[in-house]
Amino acid sequence: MTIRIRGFEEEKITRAIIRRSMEDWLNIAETDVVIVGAGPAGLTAAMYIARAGLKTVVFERRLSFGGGIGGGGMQFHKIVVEEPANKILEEAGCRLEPLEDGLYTLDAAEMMAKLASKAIDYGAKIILGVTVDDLIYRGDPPRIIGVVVQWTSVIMAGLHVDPIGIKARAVVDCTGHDAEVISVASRKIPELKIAIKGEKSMWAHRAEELVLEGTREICPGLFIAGMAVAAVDQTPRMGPIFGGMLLSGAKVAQLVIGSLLGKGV
Ligand code: 48F
Repeated sequence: MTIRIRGFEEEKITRAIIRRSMEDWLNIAETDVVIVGAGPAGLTAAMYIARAGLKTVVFERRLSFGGGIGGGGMQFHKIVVEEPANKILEEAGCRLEPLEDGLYTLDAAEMMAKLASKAIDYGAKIILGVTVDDLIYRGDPPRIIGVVVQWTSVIMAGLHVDPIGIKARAVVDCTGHDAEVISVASRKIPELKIAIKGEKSMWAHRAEELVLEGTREICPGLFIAGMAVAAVDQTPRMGPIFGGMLLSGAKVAQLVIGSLLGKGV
């Protein structure tokens, strides 16, 4: 059988890209929730926040989602999670391989793909190649009301290009080890009195507990989840176990939903 590809003109591709992207950006300019970072915490948060019907945008600096999942433990392709985080992955459709003591393994590629896919299916918009480099705030005491974004490629090229502002009712820092959004808040909005202490050496189980405990609204309108919590609270690192990241993402979703809709996940 011969397969014939339909004819099309180049400018139609161009117009389609520009028109549809601009339609999305006009919609994104004012949103319910901005999640910064598409790692395990950000993707889980996106999944539950979008499921609750909130307009959810994830800005990810790289051109791929997954954050630290792909690199796993020293680049081996198996990821380890502990109970009860297995429930989150099961909901995302991941196939888990049980181990002893409530531990499970799964393929890194499957975890990244299915968490992102579920978040997208529930309505979250994941925008790749965009870096959040500042916050928008109002009032005294300050409330965070949005983020400032720039193409990552512009930042990498060192070009002098002004970024643009996106309004959001809630902003979630899921940027991992560097807690980039909270760092900006700490540096540029000193009234918030937020200090970044930096994480401690490894103690896996305690680290998981403390990240979950420390997942919170750190100042009005700004939430923190995942490894960013360890950087702010100076808790230990957990290394290559990912349950705490998923549970932290689920907890922050609950907090955001409670704050914006007045109910739980
Ligand atoms: O680093 P990352 O996976 O953070 P996480 O969700 O999970 C941490 C674990 O992967 C692992 C660990 C525990 O198991 O120690 O490291 O807390 O994902 C953070 C994502 O945020 C993006 C970054 O590219 C990554 O994909 N990111 C960081 N800063 C920015 C950003 C920024 N300013 N703007 C947009 N994206």
